[in-house]
Amino acid sequence: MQYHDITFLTSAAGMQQWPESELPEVIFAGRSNAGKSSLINALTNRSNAAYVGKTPGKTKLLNFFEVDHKIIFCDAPGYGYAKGGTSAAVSFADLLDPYFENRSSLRGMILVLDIRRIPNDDDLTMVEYARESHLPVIAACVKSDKISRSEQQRSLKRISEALHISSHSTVPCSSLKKEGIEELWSSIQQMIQNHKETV
Ligand SMILES: Nc1nc2c(ncn2[C@@H]2O[C@H](COP(=O)(O)OP(=O)(O)OP(=O)(O)O)[C@@H](O)[C@H]2O)c(=O)[nH]1
Ligand SMILES: [Mg+2]
Repeated sequence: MQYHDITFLTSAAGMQQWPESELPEVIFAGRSNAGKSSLINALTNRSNAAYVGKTPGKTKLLNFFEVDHKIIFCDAPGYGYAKGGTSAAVSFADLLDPYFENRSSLRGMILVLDIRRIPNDDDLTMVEYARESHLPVIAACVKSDKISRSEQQRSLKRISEALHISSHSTVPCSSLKKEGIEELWSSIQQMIQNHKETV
């Protein structure tokens, strides 16, 4: 198991609070409860690093983590239920529109999906955000431990078709069983490398 260093940087509602950093950044987006925070923990071999974002009031914010002094992970709030709830201090669009427009260090999106579920309109909206910003998307299809290998293959096909992304951009993984995590790391590193080569 590879050691990874992860440090929580900050929670941000707006641009003024984004961490100042030149490091390449990736955003983890996905439905509420899809498994974003668990995946960040699995990628860094921590049991609870990303749950700092669970503290009251912070679940509607962008939570930034620096990993290995090389890359920044941005954990986005889950979408789905309680959308636009009256208690939300900032709406999803208020949070994400400026982020996708202005976060110049952003290199790509890890869209976290439950491998058993068909992507919905909100998932497609996230892919649209990435497309408009010319960012690559990796679909991290988590909870693979819940279904058999053959079902996984069928699900990955359905997911890539629904999102109109290449099947090469889908990675089956399990944060629980730590499966597919190294493959996902390779995809993330590839995403950052490809950007370097094209600029
Ligand atoms: N079996 C299984 N359960 C998982 C996996 N990943 C996450 N879970 C479970 O799914 C639930 C939600 O996980 P979180 O990581 O909190 O999800 P999240 O996307 O960060 O949720 P929000 O921040 O509330 O949007 C938890 O009960 C996890 O234990 C996985 O790969 N396999
Ligand atoms: Mg979370």
